[in-house]
Amino acid sequence: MKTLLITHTDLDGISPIILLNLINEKFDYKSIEIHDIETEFEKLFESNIKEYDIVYICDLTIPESIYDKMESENINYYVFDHHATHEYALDNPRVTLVFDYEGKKTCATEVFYKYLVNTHKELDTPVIRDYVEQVRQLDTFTFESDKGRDLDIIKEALGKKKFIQSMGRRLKKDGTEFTFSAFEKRFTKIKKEELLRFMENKETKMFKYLIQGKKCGVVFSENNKSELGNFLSERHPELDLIILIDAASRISYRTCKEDCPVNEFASTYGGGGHPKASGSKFNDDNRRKIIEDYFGDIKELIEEDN
Ligand SMILES: [Mn+2]
Repeated sequence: MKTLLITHTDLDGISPIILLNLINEKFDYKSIEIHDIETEFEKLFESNIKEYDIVYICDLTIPESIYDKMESENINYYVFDHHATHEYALDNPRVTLVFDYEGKKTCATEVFYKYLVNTHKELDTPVIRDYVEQVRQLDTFTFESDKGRDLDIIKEALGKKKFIQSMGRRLKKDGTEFTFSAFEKRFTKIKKEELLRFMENKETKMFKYLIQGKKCGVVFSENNKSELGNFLSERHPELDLIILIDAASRISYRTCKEDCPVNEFASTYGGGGHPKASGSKFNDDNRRKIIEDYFGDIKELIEEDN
C-alpha cells in the first residue's frame, strides 16, 4: 500500500510524520507552507498523487477547489485539522475537524494521533501521549509547562529531518513522560533567555495605531512571531491586538484577549486563522510599494530574454 502524508511545516505539522514513522508503515511525505498549498497541490495533481492508495492531510486548511479536484480524481484522502477557517468542510465525511476535546483546544497532531491509536495500540504509551500533549500546548499556546516551547526550540536547532529521526528514536522508549537530555535542558534555557532579550528589544520598537477601530501594536519581525505576539499582547493589555509584519513573507495577528477575534480582523485583508492567532498575505505588490515609497522616482528592471 502506498501512503502519502501532506502536512504543515511547524511542530504540529511535523509531528504526524513522527507518529506515522512509529507504526512502521512505509510512506512518503510532503510538508508545505500554508501559502503554498495551491501550487503544491497543483504539482501533485500533475505528478503522482493518483499513485497513492491513501493520502493523509494534516494541519492544513484545504481550499474547496482542491477538495473538488480530489473528488473528481478519486483520491482516497483523509484530512485531520483544527483550524476554524476549515469549518466549511465539517460535513465532509473524509475530514476530521476538531477544535477542542472537552473544552481543551486541540491541534492536528492530537486529532491524527487519536485516529491512529484506534488501530495502533502500540502508540498508546505515556511517552507518546506526553509528546502529543506538548505539541498541543505549543500549537494552542495553552502552556502548563515549558516543555512544548523547548520541543520547538530543539526542532528549530536540529532542522526537520534530524528532529524527526531524534524524536522517532526517543518516542519508542519506555517511561512515564517525554524527557529532555541534560544538554537539551541547558541549551533551551539559553535560547529562552536570548528570546526574552529579543522580545524586550522589539517592544521598544513597537508602533501603536488605531486600525478598524481596534488598538493595534505594530512590530516588524521575521522571527518568533507567535512568542513575540503573545508576549506583547500580555504586556500591553491596553492594546486589542498585535500586528507582526514580516515584510519578506506575511503579516501575523495575535491577541491574548477573548473579545477580539483576530481571524475576523485578518479576513478584511484576505487572511484568516484562529481567534487568537491569524495571518494574511503580504505579496510582491505590497513589497514593491515599500521600495517605491522609500526610494521615490524609480523604475523596476525587467529581465529580458536574449
Ligand atoms: Mn496546527
